[in-house]
Amino acid sequence: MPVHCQQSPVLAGSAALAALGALVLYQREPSSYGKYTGSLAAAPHLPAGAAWFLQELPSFVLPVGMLVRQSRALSGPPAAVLLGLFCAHYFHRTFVYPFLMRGRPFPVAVLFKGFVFCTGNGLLQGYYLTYCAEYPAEWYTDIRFILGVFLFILGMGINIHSDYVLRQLRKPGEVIYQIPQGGLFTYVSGANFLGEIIEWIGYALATWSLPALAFAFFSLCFLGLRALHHHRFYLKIFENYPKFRKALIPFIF
Ligand code: NDX
Repeated sequence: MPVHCQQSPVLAGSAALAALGALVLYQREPSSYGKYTGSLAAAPHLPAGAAWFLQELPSFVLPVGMLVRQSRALSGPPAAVLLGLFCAHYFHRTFVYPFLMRGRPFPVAVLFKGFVFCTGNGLLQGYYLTYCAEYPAEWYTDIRFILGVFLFILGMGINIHSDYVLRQLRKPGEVIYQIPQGGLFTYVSGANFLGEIIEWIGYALATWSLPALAFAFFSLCFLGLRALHHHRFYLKIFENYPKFRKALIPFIF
């Protein structure tokens, strides 16, 4: 372990992230945005694009800041490449996705919690790869790196394509819901979530790290539950919803 690495915050942050994932499953309630504004319906809202931009910004800015300012502390090119993948995902999520999306106004209270979450996760993943990770020079040819990066890119592709399919269901200004069709939506209601989960599982494999594993676990809990809620929502409001379609995992669940 490099001398400049403090292990306690890494362990505490990873444990907190995993515990949040478990808490999400324990509560079983959908987070109050999009289809489920519920109790926050009368609370202050922001336009969805502005809210997603602000919420996700720390997940990009903090790791990039560490990457740029502490590049000498990085334990070699593999750590920089891996942190670069994380930043690439959040570049898209912060600077592209919010400017294209056609979502309903987003509750400020959820935005605040999401911002805190993204700050903590951005710091955790960035700190670990900047100060703690150690990879041998041959990490690029290790099966964990190769398979992990493959899954990361595959998942990101599925996620971006599925978010595109959802966007096409609305004209600008509309907030109606329709049945998503095409791509992995043919098989599951949460195709965008399945892509994102595959992405973070790949990232955990490629980085072989506790913080990334904790984030993959959190994403599986949060997005898996959200996929289940979306599936039930569709079954409830669309009589003609495809019976063959599952919630998250094709043919299984
Ligand atoms: N943001 C990750 N809980 C979350 C914000 C809220 O990036 O403390 C998790 C993220 C945060 C959450 C975040 C963490 C947990 C928090 C929670 C708030 C409280 C909670 C902090 C940080 C908390 C406890 C206490 C338990 C720990 O109108 P609309 O918005 O529904 O429109 C939608 C549209 N759409 C449709 N349009 C027409 N017809 C249809 N049938 C449609 N279905 C959907 O598509 C949207 O405009 C758009 C996408 O909607 P949806 O619902 O499919 O996806 P969404 O949940 O909005 O996620 C968008 C993307 C997606 O690619 C997803 O994979 C990714 O972001 N994401 C989202 C959430 C978390 C995350 C990734 C991750 O964990 N990796």
